[in-house]
Amino acid sequence: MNTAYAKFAVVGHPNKGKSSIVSTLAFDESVAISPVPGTTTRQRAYPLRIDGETLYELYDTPGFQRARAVLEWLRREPVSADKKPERVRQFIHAHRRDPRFADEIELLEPVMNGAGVVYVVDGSKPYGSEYEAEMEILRWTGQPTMALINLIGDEDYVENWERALGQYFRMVRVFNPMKAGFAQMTALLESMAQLKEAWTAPVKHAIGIFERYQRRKIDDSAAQIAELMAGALGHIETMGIGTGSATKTQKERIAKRYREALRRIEKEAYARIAQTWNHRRLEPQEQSAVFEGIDLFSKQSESLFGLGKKELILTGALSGALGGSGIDLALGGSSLMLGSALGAVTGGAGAALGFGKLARLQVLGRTLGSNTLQAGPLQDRNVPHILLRRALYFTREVANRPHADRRRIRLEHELLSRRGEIDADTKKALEKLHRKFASGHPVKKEFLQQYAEHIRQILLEQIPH
Ligand SMILES: Nc1nc2c(ncn2[C@@H]2O[C@H](COP(=O)(O)OP(=O)(O)OP(=O)(O)O)[C@@H](O)[C@H]2O)c(=O)[nH]1
Ligand SMILES: [Mg+2]
Repeated sequence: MNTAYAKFAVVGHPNKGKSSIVSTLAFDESVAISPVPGTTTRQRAYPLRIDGETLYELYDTPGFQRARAVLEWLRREPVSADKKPERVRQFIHAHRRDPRFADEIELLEPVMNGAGVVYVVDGSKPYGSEYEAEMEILRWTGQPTMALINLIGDEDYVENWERALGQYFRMVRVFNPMKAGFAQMTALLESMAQLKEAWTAPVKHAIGIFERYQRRKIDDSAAQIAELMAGALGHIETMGIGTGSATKTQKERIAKRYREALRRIEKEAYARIAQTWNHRRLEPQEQSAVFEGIDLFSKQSESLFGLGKKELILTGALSGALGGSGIDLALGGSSLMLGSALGAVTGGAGAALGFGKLARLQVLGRTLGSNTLQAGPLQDRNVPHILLRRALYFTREVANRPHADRRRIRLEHELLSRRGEIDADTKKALEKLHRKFASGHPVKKEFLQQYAEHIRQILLEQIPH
């Protein structure tokens, strides 16, 4: 093999998380993972490519099915240690068309073609001697090998496993593909770099690129959030209304369209952020797919993401909103402004120029014999915070999610409470920019950049890099 990058074949017993490990380490959500043993039936290489450069390649392979029979065959003739890899090649050659050993051939081939061995076990299941044939075969390949202990269930037999694995493998590490974050991944790569001297430099190089890539994804997400905010806050919806003034029905219709537009802007931004983190599968297909039914304009979203009363006063977001919502505040409900503002919008109760408190609503002068009803830009000062906090939450979840984890992103109170709070100065600076985004004038690039820079600082605190 004269390729500069390292190759690793992930092997082991069926259903131990081999494919999960490949998925996480290759940032690839297309790797088939399932609770059914025997899901992977063919070897397949998953390269990690960044900017067109292949950093390393991982082979997903089927699990061992007949390790004892293979070992028996290998041992059938006396073989000196230096001839053992050759004996494994003979085995492959002799059984290439033998369906009984289809899985073994698939998993041994990449190893004999020069891939390092990553042997995966489940540390939540007790160690048993039935694994010894597998480990022995891997020793026969003569390739550099390491073992990963994955903890699939709750029980912990890691110590027993370490004792056994240590006798067969140069390196033994615990690695959980469902929970691994950036730090665990780089630590594992550091270990993998030690497996073979020729791989040390390429894998270390890969780690460097990996770290820069992480930073760039954070930068890109910050810019995407800034664009989401400017787009949503400045959004204007228009509707022709004939020659008269706007009717209640027309106001209701535009209010609905306005809210739908904001939801769409949010959804599209999430799709871009998900893509930035190679999580295309998490792109929201429908609104409910993102936050499991927690709509942007729901009270639940407001109480989870909106500013508390104290914060609203601190950031000045209350000014201008108190008028119509004094009662809500007085009652101390968490519904705060949004509920009443939306009530005004959906009920179409706002005066022609008032549009409740959510967004500006006005009838523009006659063009071509028709008046135009215009909704937007946003007026409510809490909605931007709700939008922003939802976006930060979504970004952090996507960024910290290993690719083996295929669950949808859920809102969990527990996770939310761990969110980093935005400090008061930043909040104030963001508020100021929110006003510029919602001014009705085109947004200057420098304001977008300022906003993105604030977001970048927040993300840097919340996403390991
Ligand atoms: N909770 C938890 N589940 C895991 C973990 N790793 C794997 N799983 C689950 O275990 C099952 C098997 O995972 P796979 O990655 O498909 O295992 P495999 O070794 O590739 O399986 P085969 O291809 O069938 O040999 C899947 O349902 C995974 O979601 C883990 O670290 N934690
Ligand atoms: Mg598999």
